[in-house]
Amino acid sequence: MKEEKHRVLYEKVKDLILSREKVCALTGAGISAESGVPTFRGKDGLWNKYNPAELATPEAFSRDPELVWKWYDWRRQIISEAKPNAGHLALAKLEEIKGENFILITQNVDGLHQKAGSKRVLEVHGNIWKLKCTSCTYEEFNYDVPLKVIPPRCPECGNLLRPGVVWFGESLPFDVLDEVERWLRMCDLMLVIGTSGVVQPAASFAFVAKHNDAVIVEVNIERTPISEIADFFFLGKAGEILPLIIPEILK
Ligand code: BJW
Ligand code: ZN
Repeated sequence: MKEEKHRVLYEKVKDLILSREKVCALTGAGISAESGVPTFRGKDGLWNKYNPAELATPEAFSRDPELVWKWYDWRRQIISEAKPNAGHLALAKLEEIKGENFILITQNVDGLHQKAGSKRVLEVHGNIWKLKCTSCTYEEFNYDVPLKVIPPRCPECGNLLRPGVVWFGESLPFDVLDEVERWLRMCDLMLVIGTSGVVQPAASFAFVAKHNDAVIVEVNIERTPISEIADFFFLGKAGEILPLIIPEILK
């Protein structure tokens, strides 16, 4: 009886994804958990063992760049061994189905969506494989694991390179945020997957979309502040639920 009820809901959401024109997905660390990438909050989350103020702020980096870089180097190592899971693959398939009517907004810095084949990705918190100079405009993608030198230095000006991610207290990239805001205005359905919904401004994206009449579909192993406004809430792992709600039909 319970399974039958679930099956009906999966089919309903599949139909909505096909019939609603513009579809957005917002992902967080939970989608990569099944690939072995640690989340931030929760029982096994990074913030249980490490203090964000000592690692993920510009002040922490100014104080001790070597410590911060060692932590990022360790995480790059874990991510380099991770493979996209069924959740990432389902979203890559959704992009194939919806084409330009789909956008994937991710808070993740791991690049696993792109590895799964997604191309229409807006990375609101940057990318862990990008290195940026703290003084000049130099940036590079660097996939060395481990990094050859810690902390790495800019080949153009000799100053410190930093991870190309967004730390607490920093603004999100303006061009990316502009594009996100455009999608939040026009999106008809938003999938919210594996995010605790506590880090601003990403935590407000679903609220803005809902205000603009989008249907909100959430997938998480626990309820979040976003669950309060979700039209559909699927309790379970992204890698198990997403393949059940993403339609099979290709355009
Ligand atoms: C599964 C699953 C499975 C598990 N399947 N689900 C006071 C009030 C309000 C705001 C602020 C405030 N003080 C400061 C702020 C602003 C601050 C903020 O929001 N702080 C709050 C935490 C209090 N935000 C900022 O500073 C942002 N910038 C900004 O706002 O600029 C303007 C401004 C500046 C200063 C003051 C005020 C305004 C920048 C935020 C940058 C966040 N950076 C990080 C690190 C990125 C680099 C790195 O990777 O090291 O981004 S923090 C970390 O949190 C990371 C994530 O992208 C982000 C969100 O985490 P996410 O993805 O939600 O992961 P988790 O771990 O929290 O949750 C996992 C979820 O998955 C859970 O729900 C699980 O249940 C679920 N799950 N397994 C499905 N298999
Ligand atoms: Zn430089």
